[in-house]
Amino acid sequence: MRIRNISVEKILNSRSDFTISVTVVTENGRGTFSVPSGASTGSREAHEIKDINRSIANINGIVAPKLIGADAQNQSEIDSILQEMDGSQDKSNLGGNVLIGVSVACAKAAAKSLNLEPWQYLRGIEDMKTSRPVPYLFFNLINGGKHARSKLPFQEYHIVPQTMSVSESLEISSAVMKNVRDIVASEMSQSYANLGDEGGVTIDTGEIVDTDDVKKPLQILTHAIQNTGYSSMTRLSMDVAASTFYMNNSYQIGGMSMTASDLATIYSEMTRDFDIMAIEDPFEENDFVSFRNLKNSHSGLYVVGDDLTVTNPGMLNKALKEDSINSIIIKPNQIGTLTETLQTMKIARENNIECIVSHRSGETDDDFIADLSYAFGCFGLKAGAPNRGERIAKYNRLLHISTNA
Ligand code: 2PG
Ligand code: MG
Repeated sequence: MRIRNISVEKILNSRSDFTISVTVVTENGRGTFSVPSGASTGSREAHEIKDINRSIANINGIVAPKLIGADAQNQSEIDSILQEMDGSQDKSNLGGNVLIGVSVACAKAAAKSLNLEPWQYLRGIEDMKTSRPVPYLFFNLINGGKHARSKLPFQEYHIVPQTMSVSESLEISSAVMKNVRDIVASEMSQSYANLGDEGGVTIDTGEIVDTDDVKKPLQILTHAIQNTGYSSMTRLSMDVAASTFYMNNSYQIGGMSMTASDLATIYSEMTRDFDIMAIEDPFEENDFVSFRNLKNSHSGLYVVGDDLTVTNPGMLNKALKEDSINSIIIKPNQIGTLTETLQTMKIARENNIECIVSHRSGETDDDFIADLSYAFGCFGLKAGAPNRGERIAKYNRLLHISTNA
């Protein structure tokens, strides 16, 4: 099934920055992918060309002429042509955003042409060991770090409902979220609970003076879970995004300068005092050893690589060799093509690493990642709080797929 046309438009993302929306048209169908954008990006991610006019010119002038006529169903060939055309290690020539836009739009067009849902089509192009029929949902209810204007250094505090039902997960997350907003508005004398980039509340901690300040969100979440009666079926999780506050060889937490072992102590206290299921990016992106030590000293804890592994098969292999993680964040735009994304997921599953498919903090209304997480029976889907259109697009899509599949 031949590609007839590739077009691109500029649109706004959820952070009010311009991004691209790419459409691939075949003889029998079309597919569109609107590209997201991170704020706490790993240094080894595919390079995003933020100059939208240049991204558009790369598609219209370079990519489209080359791919028109190619077989949309041959995803690996499309993606290797894209990689060859770019020719760089980090996709900086054409742009990782350009490549992933075309790559996923092509898969969606092929699915449509075959009258398949994207998740059904994906199952046809790759095969991997599943973890769960429906992923755990990681709802980011308290936003800090680069996703907020507060002083909280840790980036994300999640709740993770322990159920196979998407509907039940959404019910829990919605009740807990509303309670969190009430707690923050009343107890923290914030007259209004502001939302961060991913739809969770931002809390006014004031200056961070001791480690209790970074634990405070866990306390708020625990109270909200108790208040709503969901304690027996809801756990907690965090994305520390530690690279974002690592400067001059130490972690800058408010006025405090900390070592990796100071951070490890905080995590030990947190896992002792709260029901924590997973910690993502607990240390900066080059510290494979501290990841390993945390994992090996906390059995049952999911230690998740994101900036550490950047959905890159090579970086995942390094993390495997170093025995650093037991779970990995999967973000297609971190690597730049769908084929490489699937390759990373496949390596992960062959090594019993759990995959958590993730949105970016700057999102669009695209819901492809819900299909991706469902297609391969992934362990998790992380798409922010259960509010704001660009976040609920993913959760609603998963609800739809899982109830109608
Ligand atoms: C993360 C993501 C998404 P960003 O660190 O996991 O939550 O944030 O898109 O800003 O990298
Ligand atoms: Mg992360």
